[in-house]
Amino acid sequence: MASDNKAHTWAEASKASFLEAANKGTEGLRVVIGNEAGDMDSIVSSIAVAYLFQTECAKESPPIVAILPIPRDEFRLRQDVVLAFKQAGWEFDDQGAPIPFLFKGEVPELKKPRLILTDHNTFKAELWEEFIEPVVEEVIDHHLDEKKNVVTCKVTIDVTVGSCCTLVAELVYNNNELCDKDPVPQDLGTLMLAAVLCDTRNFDEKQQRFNERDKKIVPKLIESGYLPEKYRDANEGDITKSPQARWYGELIKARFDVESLSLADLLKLDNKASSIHMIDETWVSFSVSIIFMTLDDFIKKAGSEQGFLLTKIYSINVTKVHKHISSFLVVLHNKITGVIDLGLKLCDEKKLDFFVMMFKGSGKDNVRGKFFQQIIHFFAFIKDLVFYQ
Ligand SMILES: [Mn+2]
Repeated sequence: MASDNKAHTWAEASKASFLEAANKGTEGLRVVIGNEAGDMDSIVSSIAVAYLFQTECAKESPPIVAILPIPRDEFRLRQDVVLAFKQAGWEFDDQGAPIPFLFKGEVPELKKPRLILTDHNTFKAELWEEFIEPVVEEVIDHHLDEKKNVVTCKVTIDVTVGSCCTLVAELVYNNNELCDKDPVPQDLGTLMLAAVLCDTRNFDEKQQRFNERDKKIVPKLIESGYLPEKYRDANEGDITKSPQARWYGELIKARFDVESLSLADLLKLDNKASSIHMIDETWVSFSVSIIFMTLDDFIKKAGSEQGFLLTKIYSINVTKVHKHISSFLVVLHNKITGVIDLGLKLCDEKKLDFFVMMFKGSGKDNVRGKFFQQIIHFFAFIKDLVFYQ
């Protein structure tokens, strides 16, 4: 444990020792990764687990880092995450990312890395060509177990918990009580609290995105003093709301404040790839970006940005099926249709057959989670577009 009890200091030291070992070609280094969309829950849970493993007194402590699954210059797109890290006191570089972290593309080839997955449970080898013979050793998650891991992998999954960070925060508290007796560092506690509040939608009764474990961990984090000081002052902002509600409100506002982002940024902000096994034994790969604005606003924005052609992009109205999504735009690979635009550039970069953008509907909240199931439901329709146009 670093002497000043800051996760920031710990992260810098562990990055340096990890890179030293990696550059020597050391096998079996441990790496924590969150899911590829790189949202608040994924980023914070991966960092907190790296911290947890490094500070565990009961186990061996070889170099371990979290590698954020996005390029360094894309961190700034996640404005809720940026706000939380700034309020927690982390220092940023000139690309708008916290200095002590490792991002995708910043590590040398790693031999037989031992992986810990947070906020997802299936390792996507195609996204991590820098890992040679990786082994998934442990999973800490709140998604349905896809059962892709070997029997020796330790799997901790609670699908009813609202945030993966709730599970991780419990482990971090237990460890610190058991091991160094230091409190959980402020700059980590604040991040975990931010993630839990965002993922549980601050315990919105209508949305029911939480369970008893989330309900227990939040007061514990608040009692530890991890709510940023600004919101603890009763005279700051809307005093009819609790400090917790005021902070949550600002984090969510930051998440969806995408006015300043370019179209290309919007495509990258919340993007996940998947593939579907077809009856004829071929695989069709695609990716889905959730766009935090309505299709109308997106088209307006596209009109003002040169080089974006909305010709031959298929808009499918799906409001009836999901109240938070107003429409899909399906962008087909030019192998099939010859359309050119930003989405196709992404198809090329990621070797996809097609690309889908999902737009926000009239509902206040946006969509997370279930969109792959949605896509598979609609695949009969999309497939017609892909194969029979
Ligand atoms: Mn999550």
